Amino acid sequence: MWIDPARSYDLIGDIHGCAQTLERLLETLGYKKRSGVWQHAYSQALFLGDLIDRGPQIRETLHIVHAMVDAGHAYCIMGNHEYYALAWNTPASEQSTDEYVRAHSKHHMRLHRETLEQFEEHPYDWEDFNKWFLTLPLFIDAQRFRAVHACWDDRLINMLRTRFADGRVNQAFVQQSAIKGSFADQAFNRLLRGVNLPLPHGMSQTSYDGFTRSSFRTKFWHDDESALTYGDVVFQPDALPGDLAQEPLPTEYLQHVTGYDAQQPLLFVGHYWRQGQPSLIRPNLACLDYSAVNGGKLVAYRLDQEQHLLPESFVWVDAQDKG
Ligand SMILES: [Mn+2]
Repeated sequence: MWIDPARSYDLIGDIHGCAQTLERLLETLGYKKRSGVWQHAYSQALFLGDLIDRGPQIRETLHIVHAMVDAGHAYCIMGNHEYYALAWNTPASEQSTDEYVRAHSKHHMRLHRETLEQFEEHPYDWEDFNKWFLTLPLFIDAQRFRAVHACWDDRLINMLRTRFADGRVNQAFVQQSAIKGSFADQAFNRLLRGVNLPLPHGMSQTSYDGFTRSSFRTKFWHDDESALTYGDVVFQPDALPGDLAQEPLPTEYLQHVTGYDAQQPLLFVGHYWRQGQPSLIRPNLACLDYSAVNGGKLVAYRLDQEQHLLPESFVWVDAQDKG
């Protein structure tokens, strides 16, 4: 994969099967559909992962993005949902008690329901897309800017690079991720799911999507690690239960915080279900997931040669997908 730092890129957040919204966003960005492939005269698109699950047109979304990547008009990195699909379809190693890397449990089934249903009549198509998912890199480092689905972790990415220079892993690595705490498990989890910390006192919370969780999503880019409260680090649409936001964060949690300081290259992530008007997190950090599949916005950042991100470079459309 060869990212040309001199080009312009349109980075695009989590689509989750909102194909109609994706086409409207591409149109808004000046892309035209030629010979069945959306393309732009001088820009390339860069998708931040999570193309699948939840939405009404998952198969259509995959065809749109795959055709763009195939024809050299786009890049795409892996989201946690593409990883889940791979893990769902990858047989576990012989030592494992599970049949697949991702157990076919009710909970997992529910998360994949729309994808499995929409591909029910298209099993070969689904097989092909799963082969393609395995070729998606876990990160892109274009020097001037970087992209990862949820969290840039220097230590893990540098380790990953020694084995997979361009961030594309292989089936054996997906298989290894079934072993809790293995390097593969850590890499997929941290890069594609971010830093999730346990709720204290055995608490759990039910999110807007109906799933009950015993952990919460946090920021990975703290400047100041002193005297952090739960409220300082939380980064998810749901408020923390009770008065937890005011409670000090246990010091052992800080070892999970990776940091991403203001001097590091421009970084784009998706994943976090942001809401409201798209805005920068920092001059070198933007999250482009604005909950399109939940009636929010599908958001792009139009990157030219700027050294610091510009609030006026966000481009978005309101999501209005129908099945
Ligand atoms: Mn995600």
